[in-house]
Amino acid sequence: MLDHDESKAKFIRLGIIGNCGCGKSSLLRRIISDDFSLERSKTIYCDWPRVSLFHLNRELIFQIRDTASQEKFGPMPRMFYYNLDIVLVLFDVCNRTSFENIETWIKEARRNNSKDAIMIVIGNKTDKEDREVTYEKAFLKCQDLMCFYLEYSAKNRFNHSSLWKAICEISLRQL
Ligand SMILES: Nc1nc2c(ncn2[C@@H]2O[C@H](COP(=O)(O)OP(=O)(O)OP(=O)(O)O)[C@@H](O)[C@H]2O)c(=O)[nH]1
Ligand SMILES: [Mg+2]
Repeated sequence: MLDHDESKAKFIRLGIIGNCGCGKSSLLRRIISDDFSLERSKTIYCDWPRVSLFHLNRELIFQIRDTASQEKFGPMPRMFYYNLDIVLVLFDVCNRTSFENIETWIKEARRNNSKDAIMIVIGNKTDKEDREVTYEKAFLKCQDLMCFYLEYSAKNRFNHSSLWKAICEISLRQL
């Protein structure tokens, strides 16, 4: 049996927020089972699975919080934001409104969290042709908002390993 002492592990609370349909659950599905589906299944409850991995010989245990977006199901419960260490703020690069709303999401996350979480803005669905938000526009906006920016595709895995590497590095060195 492997020598596995969870007490030495680092526990990280990671939240995924963003407009309805921007791909939060698809990102979660990529993380959990490295899988993707074009079929839409709206999140109607809070889904908080745990993922454990080793990075540079240290065990990291992530609690990943995904929930239904507030525009469909009313305000997000405050407990969703409670003690989050890292927040992934998603938008859909083919949907300008989802991009315009990132500032509101970031403010809400900052207001409701007792901690100063690290914010990573993610422009999802870069595999699609009908882009409405350019890389430059998103990058500059994120500089103003003091957040990291990364382009992503849950469908074709674009930047999936870069995202995970960044999350692990931040978890080990900055939290
Ligand atoms: N082409 C493409 N489609 C995507 C991508 N990510 C998600 N989708 C699709 O977008 C739709 C919505 O994705 P979800 O992951 O359910 O979005 P969500 O943010 O969890 O939505 P809610 O739970 O309703 O808030 C689904 O049909 C997905 O298959 C992507 O990277 N590329
Ligand atoms: Mg969802």
